[in-house]
Amino acid sequence: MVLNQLLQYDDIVIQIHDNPDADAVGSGYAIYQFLKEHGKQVRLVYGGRYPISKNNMVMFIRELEIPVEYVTELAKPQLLVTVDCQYGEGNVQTFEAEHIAMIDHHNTGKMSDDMSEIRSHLVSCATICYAMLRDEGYDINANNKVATALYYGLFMDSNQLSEISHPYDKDMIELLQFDRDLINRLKYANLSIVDFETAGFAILSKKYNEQYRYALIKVKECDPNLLGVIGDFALQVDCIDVGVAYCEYPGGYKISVRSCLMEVAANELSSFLTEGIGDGGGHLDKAGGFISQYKFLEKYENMDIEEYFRKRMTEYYEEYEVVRFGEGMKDRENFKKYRKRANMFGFVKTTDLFEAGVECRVRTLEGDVFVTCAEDTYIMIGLEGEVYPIKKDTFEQRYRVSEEAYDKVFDYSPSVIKLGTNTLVKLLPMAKACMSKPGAMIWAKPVDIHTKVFTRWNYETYMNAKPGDMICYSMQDENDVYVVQRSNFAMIYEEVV
Ligand SMILES: [Mn+2]
Repeated sequence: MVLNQLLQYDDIVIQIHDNPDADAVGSGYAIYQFLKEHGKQVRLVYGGRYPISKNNMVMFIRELEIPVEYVTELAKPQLLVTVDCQYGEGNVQTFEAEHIAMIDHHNTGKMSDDMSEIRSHLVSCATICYAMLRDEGYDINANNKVATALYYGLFMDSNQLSEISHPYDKDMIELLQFDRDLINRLKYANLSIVDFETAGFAILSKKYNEQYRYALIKVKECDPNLLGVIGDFALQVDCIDVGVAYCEYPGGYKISVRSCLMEVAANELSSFLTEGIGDGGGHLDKAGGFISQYKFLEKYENMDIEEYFRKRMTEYYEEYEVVRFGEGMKDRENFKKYRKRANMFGFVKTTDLFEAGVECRVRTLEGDVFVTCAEDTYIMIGLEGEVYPIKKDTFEQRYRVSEEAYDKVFDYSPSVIKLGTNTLVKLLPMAKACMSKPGAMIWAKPVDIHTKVFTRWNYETYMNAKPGDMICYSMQDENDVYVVQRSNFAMIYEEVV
Protein backbone atom coordinates (compact mmCIF):
# COMPACT_ATOMS: atom_id res chain seq x y z
CA MET A 1 0.00 0.00 0.00
CA VAL A 2 1.12 3.55 -0.64
CA LEU A 3 -0.19 6.57 1.21
CA ASN A 4 -1.82 8.31 -1.71
CA GLN A 5 -4.26 5.39 -2.01
CA LEU A 6 -5.87 6.72 1.18
CA LEU A 7 -6.63 10.00 -0.57
CA GLN A 8 -9.60 8.50 -2.41
CA TYR A 9 -11.52 8.74 0.90
CA ASP A 10 -12.73 11.91 2.58
CA ASP A 11 -14.01 10.91 5.99
CA ILE A 12 -11.07 9.21 7.68
CA VAL A 13 -10.33 8.07 11.24
CA ILE A 14 -6.83 7.03 12.27
CA GLN A 15 -6.90 4.64 15.19
CA ILE A 16 -3.86 3.72 17.26
CA HIS A 17 -3.69 0.87 19.78
CA ASP A 18 -5.19 1.01 23.26
CA ASN A 19 -2.74 2.27 25.89
CA PRO A 20 -0.89 4.18 23.18
CA ASP A 21 2.85 4.56 23.38
CA ALA A 22 5.03 7.21 21.76
CA ASP A 23 5.43 5.24 18.55
CA ALA A 24 1.67 4.86 18.11
CA VAL A 25 0.94 8.53 18.81
CA GLY A 26 3.88 9.83 16.75
CA SER A 27 3.09 7.60 13.77
CA GLY A 28 -0.65 8.29 13.93
CA TYR A 29 0.01 12.01 14.08
CA ALA A 30 2.30 11.97 11.02
CA ILE A 31 -0.34 10.18 8.95
CA TYR A 32 -3.00 12.54 10.36
CA GLN A 33 -1.00 15.57 9.16
CA PHE A 34 -0.43 14.08 5.73
CA LEU A 35 -4.17 13.52 5.26
CA LYS A 36 -5.11 16.87 6.79
CA GLU A 37 -2.78 18.69 4.42
CA HIS A 38 -4.55 16.95 1.56
CA GLY A 39 -7.80 18.51 2.70
CA LYS A 40 -9.29 15.40 4.31
CA GLN A 41 -11.66 15.37 7.22
CA VAL A 42 -9.64 13.30 9.68
CA ARG A 43 -9.51 12.34 13.36
CA LEU A 44 -6.81 10.60 15.42
CA VAL A 45 -8.30 8.34 18.11
CA TYR A 46 -7.71 5.41 20.46
CA GLY A 47 -10.03 3.32 22.61
CA GLY A 48 -9.52 0.79 25.35
CA ARG A 49 -10.02 1.01 29.07
CA TYR A 50 -7.86 3.95 30.03
CA PRO A 51 -6.92 7.36 28.70
CA ILE A 52 -3.21 8.15 28.51
CA SER A 53 -1.74 8.99 31.89
CA LYS A 54 1.99 8.31 31.67
CA ASN A 55 3.99 11.46 32.28
CA ASN A 56 6.16 11.52 29.20
CA MET A 57 3.16 10.72 26.99
CA VAL A 58 1.08 13.55 28.43
CA MET A 59 3.98 15.93 27.93
CA PHE A 60 4.66 14.69 24.39
CA ILE A 61 1.04 15.21 23.34
CA ARG A 62 0.73 18.58 25.06
CA GLU A 63 3.98 20.06 23.76
CA LEU A 64 3.43 19.01 20.14
CA GLU A 65 -0.31 19.80 20.35
CA ILE A 66 -1.18 16.39 18.95
CA PRO A 67 -4.97 16.25 18.50
CA VAL A 68 -5.31 12.67 19.72
CA GLU A 69 -8.72 11.78 21.22
CA TYR A 70 -9.67 9.04 23.67
CA VAL A 71 -12.99 7.57 22.52
CA THR A 72 -15.33 4.89 23.79
CA GLU A 73 -17.53 4.89 20.72
CA LEU A 74 -17.13 5.97 17.15
CA ALA A 75 -19.52 6.95 14.35
CA LYS A 76 -18.82 4.65 11.41
CA PRO A 77 -16.24 6.40 9.19
CA GLN A 78 -15.72 5.84 5.48
CA LEU A 79 -12.13 4.76 6.16
CA LEU A 80 -10.48 3.58 9.37
CA VAL A 81 -6.68 3.38 9.33
CA THR A 82 -5.14 1.45 12.21
CA VAL A 83 -1.60 2.65 12.85
CA ASP A 84 0.99 0.77 14.96
CA CYS A 85 -1.62 -1.96 15.30
CA GLN A 86 -3.86 -4.22 13.26
CA TYR A 87 -7.63 -4.20 13.02
CA GLY A 88 -9.19 -7.06 14.98
CA GLU A 89 -6.18 -7.66 17.25
CA GLY A 90 -6.55 -7.84 21.00
CA ASN A 91 -4.89 -4.51 21.71
CA VAL A 92 -7.22 -2.48 19.49
CA GLN A 93 -10.82 -1.74 20.41
CA THR A 94 -12.99 -2.75 17.48
CA PHE A 95 -14.95 0.02 15.75
CA GLU A 96 -16.99 -0.38 12.59
CA ALA A 97 -15.91 1.22 9.35
CA GLU A 98 -16.78 1.03 5.65
CA HIS A 99 -13.15 0.42 4.69
CA ILE A 100 -10.11 -0.59 6.69
CA ALA A 101 -6.44 0.17 6.12
CA MET A 102 -3.46 -0.69 8.32
CA ILE A 103 0.10 0.49 8.86
CA ASP A 104 2.00 -1.60 11.38
CA HIS A 105 5.28 -3.20 12.36
CA HIS A 106 4.01 -5.92 14.71
CA ASN A 107 4.29 -9.48 13.58
CA THR A 108 0.90 -11.14 13.76
CA GLY A 109 1.42 -13.28 10.68
CA LYS A 110 -0.54 -10.89 8.47
CA MET A 111 1.15 -9.72 5.27
CA SER A 112 0.99 -6.43 3.39
CA ASP A 113 -1.72 -6.15 0.77
CA ASP A 114 -3.66 -3.47 -1.16
CA MET A 115 -4.85 -1.81 2.01
CA SER A 116 -2.19 -2.63 4.52
CA GLU A 117 1.48 -2.01 4.95
CA ILE A 118 2.97 -4.44 7.47
CA ARG A 119 6.74 -4.34 7.84
CA SER A 120 7.53 -6.43 10.88
CA HIS A 121 11.30 -6.25 10.39
CA LEU A 122 11.28 -2.57 11.34
CA VAL A 123 11.81 -1.49 14.93
CA SER A 124 9.15 1.22 14.96
CA CYS A 125 5.99 2.12 13.11
CA ALA A 126 7.44 5.63 12.85
CA THR A 127 10.08 4.14 10.56
CA ILE A 128 7.39 2.83 8.20
CA CYS A 129 5.58 6.18 8.24
CA TYR A 130 8.86 7.97 7.56
CA ALA A 131 9.57 5.72 4.56
CA MET A 132 6.01 6.01 3.22
CA LEU A 133 5.95 9.80 3.57
CA ARG A 134 9.37 10.03 1.92
CA ASP A 135 8.11 7.91 -0.98
CA GLU A 136 5.23 10.38 -1.41
CA GLY A 137 7.72 13.21 -1.69
CA TYR A 138 6.25 14.69 1.51
CA ASP A 139 8.67 17.15 3.13
CA ILE A 140 8.65 15.94 6.73
CA ASN A 141 11.05 18.64 7.88
CA ALA A 142 8.67 21.33 6.70
CA ASN A 143 6.68 20.50 9.85
CA ASN A 144 8.91 20.41 12.91
CA LYS A 145 6.18 18.80 15.01
CA VAL A 146 5.78 15.87 12.62
CA ALA A 147 9.56 15.41 12.46
CA THR A 148 9.77 15.47 16.26
CA ALA A 149 6.81 13.12 16.70
CA LEU A 150 8.31 10.52 14.32
CA TYR A 151 11.72 10.84 15.92
CA TYR A 152 10.31 10.31 19.39
CA GLY A 153 8.36 7.25 18.17
CA LEU A 154 11.56 5.71 16.85
CA PHE A 155 13.47 6.80 19.94
CA MET A 156 11.08 5.05 22.31
CA ASP A 157 10.47 1.88 20.30
CA SER A 158 14.21 1.32 19.84
CA ASN A 159 15.10 1.68 23.52
CA GLN A 160 16.49 5.17 23.07
CA LEU A 161 17.96 4.36 19.64
CA SER A 162 20.10 1.57 21.06
CA GLU A 163 18.24 -1.14 19.13
CA ILE A 164 17.87 0.45 15.70
CA SER A 165 18.61 -1.83 12.81
CA HIS A 166 17.47 -0.48 9.45
CA PRO A 167 18.98 2.13 7.09
CA TYR A 168 15.70 4.09 7.34
CA ASP A 169 16.22 4.37 11.11
CA LYS A 170 19.67 5.83 10.54
CA ASP A 171 18.31 8.21 7.91
CA MET A 172 15.69 9.39 10.39
CA ILE A 173 18.26 10.07 13.08
CA GLU A 174 20.41 12.09 10.70
CA LEU A 175 17.91 13.77 8.44
CA LEU A 176 14.93 14.64 10.65
CA GLN A 177 15.02 18.18 11.98
CA PHE A 178 13.39 17.62 15.34
CA ASP A 179 13.03 19.59 18.55
CA ARG A 180 16.11 18.49 20.48
CA ASP A 181 15.13 20.37 23.61
CA LEU A 182 11.79 18.61 23.86
CA ILE A 183 13.35 15.19 23.18
CA ASN A 184 15.85 15.82 25.98
CA ARG A 185 13.15 16.76 28.42
CA LEU A 186 11.11 13.69 27.44
CA LYS A 187 14.16 11.48 27.75
CA TYR A 188 14.37 12.17 31.47
CA ALA A 189 10.69 11.58 32.08
CA ASN A 190 10.97 8.09 30.70
CA LEU A 191 10.26 5.85 33.67
CA SER A 192 7.72 6.06 36.44
CA ILE A 193 8.48 5.34 40.07
CA VAL A 194 6.59 2.06 39.62
CA ASP A 195 8.94 1.10 36.76
CA PHE A 196 11.83 1.79 39.09
CA GLU A 197 10.45 -0.65 41.66
CA THR A 198 9.57 -3.18 38.97
CA ALA A 199 13.24 -3.17 37.94
CA GLY A 200 14.25 -3.91 41.52
CA PHE A 201 11.98 -6.96 41.79
CA ALA A 202 13.11 -8.22 38.38
CA ILE A 203 16.77 -8.01 39.35
CA LEU A 204 16.12 -9.89 42.60
CA SER A 205 14.55 -12.78 40.71
CA LYS A 206 17.08 -12.96 37.84
CA LYS A 207 18.31 -16.34 36.65
CA TYR A 208 22.06 -16.45 36.35
CA ASN A 209 23.89 -19.08 34.31
CA GLU A 210 27.37 -19.52 35.68
CA GLN A 211 28.67 -21.73 32.90
CA TYR A 212 27.86 -19.32 30.08
CA ARG A 213 27.83 -16.16 32.16
CA TYR A 214 24.43 -14.87 31.07
CA ALA A 215 21.52 -13.46 33.06
CA LEU A 216 17.92 -14.06 32.15
CA ILE A 217 15.68 -11.42 33.65
CA LYS A 218 11.92 -11.76 33.68
CA VAL A 219 10.26 -8.41 34.21
CA LYS A 220 6.65 -7.87 35.24
CA GLU A 221 4.52 -6.38 32.42
CA CYS A 222 6.03 -2.93 31.98
CA ASP A 223 7.00 -0.19 29.62
CA PRO A 224 9.39 -1.99 27.21
CA ASN A 225 11.89 0.83 27.70
CA LEU A 226 12.56 -0.55 31.13
CA LEU A 227 13.95 -3.74 29.60
CA GLY A 228 16.82 -1.91 27.95
CA VAL A 229 17.61 -0.07 31.17
CA ILE A 230 17.73 -3.36 33.09
CA GLY A 231 19.79 -5.08 30.38
CA ASP A 232 22.34 -2.26 30.36
CA PHE A 233 22.57 -2.43 34.14
CA ALA A 234 23.08 -6.21 34.12
CA LEU A 235 26.03 -5.90 31.77
CA GLN A 236 27.84 -3.72 34.28
CA VAL A 237 28.18 -6.79 36.52
CA ASP A 238 31.64 -8.40 36.38
CA CYS A 239 30.41 -11.96 35.89
CA ILE A 240 27.63 -11.19 33.37
CA ASP A 241 28.58 -11.07 29.69
CA VAL A 242 25.11 -11.35 28.19
CA GLY A 243 21.80 -10.07 29.55
CA VAL A 244 18.35 -10.96 28.25
CA ALA A 245 15.43 -9.07 29.79
CA TYR A 246 11.85 -9.78 28.74
CA CYS A 247 8.27 -8.97 29.69
CA GLU A 248 4.75 -9.67 28.60
CA TYR A 249 3.42 -7.21 26.11
CA PRO A 250 0.07 -6.98 24.28
CA GLY A 251 0.13 -9.79 21.72
CA GLY A 252 3.26 -11.45 23.05
CA TYR A 253 6.60 -10.69 24.67
CA LYS A 254 9.17 -7.96 24.25
CA ILE A 255 12.81 -8.80 24.72
CA SER A 256 15.97 -6.78 25.10
CA VAL A 257 19.40 -8.34 24.61
CA ARG A 258 22.75 -6.94 25.70
CA SER A 259 26.17 -8.48 25.06
CA CYS A 260 29.77 -7.45 25.60
CA LEU A 261 31.22 -10.52 23.87
CA MET A 262 32.52 -10.38 20.34
CA GLU A 263 31.52 -14.01 19.89
CA VAL A 264 27.88 -13.32 20.81
CA ALA A 265 26.40 -10.48 18.80
CA ALA A 266 23.28 -9.16 20.54
CA ASN A 267 21.40 -8.72 17.26
CA GLU A 268 22.12 -12.28 16.23
CA LEU A 269 21.14 -13.72 19.63
CA SER A 270 17.96 -11.68 19.53
CA SER A 271 17.02 -13.05 16.12
CA PHE A 272 17.88 -16.56 17.35
CA LEU A 273 15.57 -16.19 20.36
CA THR A 274 12.71 -14.92 18.20
CA GLU A 275 13.30 -17.21 15.21
CA GLY A 276 10.06 -18.40 13.65
CA ILE A 277 7.93 -16.76 16.34
CA GLY A 278 8.74 -13.06 15.96
CA ASP A 279 11.44 -10.63 14.99
CA GLY A 280 14.69 -9.48 16.51
CA GLY A 281 17.54 -7.22 15.53
CA GLY A 282 19.64 -4.22 16.38
CA HIS A 283 23.31 -3.68 17.12
CA LEU A 284 26.20 -5.94 18.03
CA ASP A 285 25.98 -4.95 21.71
CA LYS A 286 22.33 -3.92 22.06
CA ALA A 287 19.33 -5.46 20.39
CA GLY A 288 15.61 -5.94 20.84
CA GLY A 289 12.88 -8.22 19.69
CA PHE A 290 9.29 -9.29 19.87
CA ILE A 291 7.73 -12.73 20.23
CA SER A 292 4.19 -13.14 18.97
CA GLN A 293 1.93 -14.90 21.45
CA TYR A 294 -0.01 -16.80 18.86
CA LYS A 295 3.07 -17.98 17.01
CA PHE A 296 4.62 -19.03 20.28
CA LEU A 297 1.55 -21.08 21.20
CA GLU A 298 1.44 -22.58 17.73
CA LYS A 299 5.04 -23.74 17.95
CA TYR A 300 5.63 -24.40 21.65
CA GLU A 301 2.10 -25.02 22.95
CA ASN A 302 2.13 -24.98 26.71
CA MET A 303 5.78 -24.27 27.28
CA ASP A 304 6.41 -21.65 29.92
CA ILE A 305 8.13 -18.60 28.49
CA GLU A 306 10.93 -18.78 31.03
CA GLU A 307 11.52 -22.40 30.23
CA TYR A 308 11.59 -21.46 26.55
CA PHE A 309 14.30 -18.87 27.07
CA ARG A 310 16.42 -21.21 29.19
CA LYS A 311 16.12 -23.97 26.63
CA ARG A 312 16.96 -21.69 23.71
CA MET A 313 19.90 -20.10 25.51
CA THR A 314 21.34 -23.55 26.20
CA GLU A 315 20.82 -24.53 22.58
CA TYR A 316 22.50 -21.36 21.48
CA TYR A 317 25.61 -21.82 23.57
CA GLU A 318 25.96 -25.55 23.09
CA GLU A 319 25.56 -25.58 19.36
CA TYR A 320 27.99 -23.31 17.67
CA GLU A 321 31.49 -23.40 16.28
CA VAL A 322 33.83 -20.54 15.53
CA VAL A 323 36.07 -20.28 12.45
CA ARG A 324 38.64 -17.48 12.28
CA PHE A 325 40.12 -16.40 8.98
CA GLY A 326 43.78 -16.37 10.06
CA GLU A 327 43.69 -19.94 11.32
CA GLY A 328 42.80 -21.63 8.04
CA MET A 329 40.31 -24.46 7.71
CA LYS A 330 41.11 -27.17 10.25
CA ASP A 331 38.75 -29.82 9.04
CA ARG A 332 39.03 -30.10 5.25
CA GLU A 333 36.89 -33.14 4.75
CA ASN A 334 33.90 -33.14 2.40
CA PHE A 335 34.71 -29.86 0.71
CA LYS A 336 33.90 -29.75 -3.01
CA LYS A 337 35.27 -27.58 -5.81
CA TYR A 338 33.13 -24.76 -7.18
CA ARG A 339 33.49 -21.90 -9.63
CA LYS A 340 31.62 -18.59 -9.71
CA ARG A 341 28.92 -18.47 -12.39
CA ALA A 342 28.46 -15.61 -14.82
CA ASN A 343 25.77 -13.38 -13.29
CA MET A 344 24.33 -9.96 -13.87
CA PHE A 345 25.45 -7.26 -11.44
CA GLY A 346 24.76 -3.55 -11.27
CA PHE A 347 27.36 -0.83 -11.16
CA VAL A 348 27.42 2.95 -10.93
CA LYS A 349 30.34 5.21 -11.81
CA THR A 350 30.74 7.45 -8.79
CA THR A 351 31.35 10.46 -11.02
CA ASP A 352 27.86 9.91 -12.46
CA LEU A 353 26.54 10.60 -8.94
CA PHE A 354 28.61 13.62 -7.88
CA GLU A 355 31.71 15.40 -9.19
CA ALA A 356 35.16 13.92 -8.49
CA GLY A 357 36.46 14.55 -4.98
CA VAL A 358 33.04 14.57 -3.31
CA GLU A 359 32.78 12.27 -0.31
CA CYS A 360 29.58 10.32 -0.04
CA ARG A 361 27.99 7.61 1.99
CA VAL A 362 26.05 4.66 0.63
CA ARG A 363 23.54 3.40 3.13
CA THR A 364 22.84 -0.33 2.79
CA LEU A 365 21.11 -3.03 4.79
CA GLU A 366 24.51 -4.32 5.88
CA GLY A 367 25.73 -0.92 7.04
CA ASP A 368 27.19 2.31 5.72
CA VAL A 369 29.88 2.39 3.03
CA PHE A 370 31.93 5.56 2.48
CA VAL A 371 33.26 6.41 -0.97
CA THR A 372 35.16 9.34 -2.47
CA CYS A 373 33.93 10.00 -5.99
CA ALA A 374 36.64 9.49 -8.62
CA GLU A 375 36.89 8.53 -12.29
CA ASP A 376 38.37 5.16 -11.34
CA THR A 377 35.93 4.31 -8.53
CA TYR A 378 32.72 2.43 -9.17
CA ILE A 379 29.99 1.18 -6.85
CA MET A 380 28.91 -2.42 -7.35
CA ILE A 381 25.45 -3.76 -6.58
CA GLY A 382 25.59 -7.46 -5.74
CA LEU A 383 23.06 -10.20 -6.37
CA GLU A 384 21.29 -9.54 -3.08
CA GLY A 385 21.42 -5.79 -3.40
CA GLU A 386 24.57 -5.49 -1.27
CA VAL A 387 26.74 -2.55 -2.19
CA TYR A 388 30.52 -2.13 -2.24
CA PRO A 389 33.07 0.13 -3.95
CA ILE A 390 35.44 -1.27 -6.55
CA LYS A 391 38.39 0.17 -8.48
CA LYS A 392 38.07 0.39 -12.25
CA ASP A 393 40.94 -2.03 -12.99
CA THR A 394 39.55 -4.71 -10.65
CA PHE A 395 36.13 -4.13 -12.18
CA GLU A 396 37.49 -4.71 -15.67
CA GLN A 397 39.25 -7.90 -14.61
CA ARG A 398 36.09 -9.37 -13.12
CA TYR A 399 33.21 -7.97 -15.17
CA ARG A 400 32.27 -6.92 -18.66
CA VAL A 401 29.77 -4.13 -19.24
CA SER A 402 26.48 -5.41 -20.62
CA GLU A 403 24.11 -3.77 -23.09
CA GLU A 404 21.10 -4.99 -21.15
CA ALA A 405 19.18 -2.68 -18.86
CA TYR A 406 19.70 -3.15 -15.12
CA ASP A 407 16.26 -3.62 -13.67
CA LYS A 408 16.68 -5.59 -10.44
CA VAL A 409 14.44 -4.72 -7.53
CA PHE A 410 15.28 -5.36 -3.86
CA ASP A 411 13.28 -4.96 -0.66
CA TYR A 412 15.34 -1.95 0.26
CA SER A 413 16.75 0.45 -2.29
CA PRO A 414 20.11 1.87 -1.13
CA SER A 415 20.53 5.62 -1.19
CA VAL A 416 23.67 7.73 -1.51
CA ILE A 417 24.13 10.95 0.41
CA LYS A 418 26.69 13.65 -0.30
CA LEU A 419 28.37 14.08 3.10
CA GLY A 420 27.62 17.31 4.85
CA THR A 421 24.39 17.83 2.94
CA ASN A 422 20.91 16.36 2.87
CA THR A 423 21.13 15.46 -0.81
CA LEU A 424 19.92 11.88 -1.26
CA VAL A 425 20.29 10.03 -4.55
CA LYS A 426 18.71 6.63 -5.12
CA LEU A 427 21.37 4.25 -6.33
CA LEU A 428 19.40 1.64 -8.27
CA PRO A 429 17.92 3.94 -10.96
CA MET A 430 21.47 5.09 -11.77
CA ALA A 431 22.84 1.56 -12.18
CA LYS A 432 24.02 -0.04 -15.40
CA ALA A 433 24.35 -3.78 -15.94
CA CYS A 434 27.50 -5.87 -16.17
CA MET A 435 28.20 -9.61 -16.31
CA SER A 436 30.73 -11.35 -14.12
CA LYS A 437 33.49 -13.23 -15.95
CA PRO A 438 34.02 -16.89 -14.95
CA GLY A 439 35.46 -16.60 -11.49
CA ALA A 440 38.17 -18.11 -9.38
CA MET A 441 37.76 -21.55 -7.86
CA ILE A 442 36.78 -22.16 -4.27
CA TRP A 443 36.25 -25.02 -1.86
CA ALA A 444 32.86 -25.16 -0.16
CA LYS A 445 30.67 -27.42 1.94
CA PRO A 446 27.44 -27.11 3.90
CA VAL A 447 27.85 -26.77 7.67
CA ASP A 448 26.08 -29.14 10.09
CA ILE A 449 25.86 -26.78 13.02
CA HIS A 450 25.66 -23.04 13.51
CA THR A 451 29.10 -21.66 12.59
CA LYS A 452 30.37 -18.17 13.27
CA VAL A 453 32.97 -17.14 10.75
CA PHE A 454 35.25 -14.20 11.42
CA THR A 455 36.31 -13.12 7.94
CA ARG A 456 39.20 -10.93 6.95
CA TRP A 457 36.83 -8.25 5.70
CA ASN A 458 34.75 -7.51 8.73
CA TYR A 459 36.59 -7.11 11.98
CA GLU A 460 33.63 -6.02 14.03
CA THR A 461 31.62 -9.19 13.90
CA TYR A 462 31.23 -12.59 12.32
CA MET A 463 29.20 -14.04 9.46
CA ASN A 464 26.65 -16.63 10.49
CA ALA A 465 26.34 -19.96 8.78
CA LYS A 466 23.19 -21.82 9.79
CA PRO A 467 22.98 -25.56 9.15
CA GLY A 468 22.84 -25.99 5.38
CA ASP A 469 24.60 -22.72 4.58
CA MET A 470 27.91 -23.03 2.77
CA ILE A 471 31.27 -22.31 4.30
CA CYS A 472 33.75 -21.41 1.57
CA TYR A 473 37.43 -20.68 1.17
CA SER A 474 39.41 -19.53 -1.80
CA MET A 475 41.79 -21.94 -3.56
CA GLN A 476 44.38 -19.23 -3.96
CA ASP A 477 44.17 -18.07 -0.38
CA GLU A 478 42.93 -20.53 2.20
CA ASN A 479 42.70 -17.79 4.81
CA ASP A 480 40.01 -16.10 2.76
CA VAL A 481 37.09 -17.80 4.52
CA TYR A 482 33.46 -16.72 4.15
CA VAL A 483 29.83 -17.85 4.21
CA VAL A 484 27.22 -18.03 1.47
CA GLN A 485 23.60 -18.66 2.35
CA ARG A 486 22.21 -21.92 1.11
CA SER A 487 19.45 -20.20 -0.88
CA ASN A 488 21.97 -18.12 -2.86
CA PHE A 489 24.76 -20.58 -3.32
CA ALA A 490 23.52 -22.36 -6.45
CA MET A 491 22.80 -19.05 -8.11
CA ILE A 492 26.34 -17.81 -7.55
CA TYR A 493 28.46 -20.98 -7.84
CA GLU A 494 28.55 -24.13 -9.96
CA GLU A 495 30.28 -27.35 -9.07
CA VAL A 496 33.46 -28.22 -10.97
CA VAL A 497 33.73 -31.92 -11.65
MN1 LIG B 1 5.43 0.50 17.81
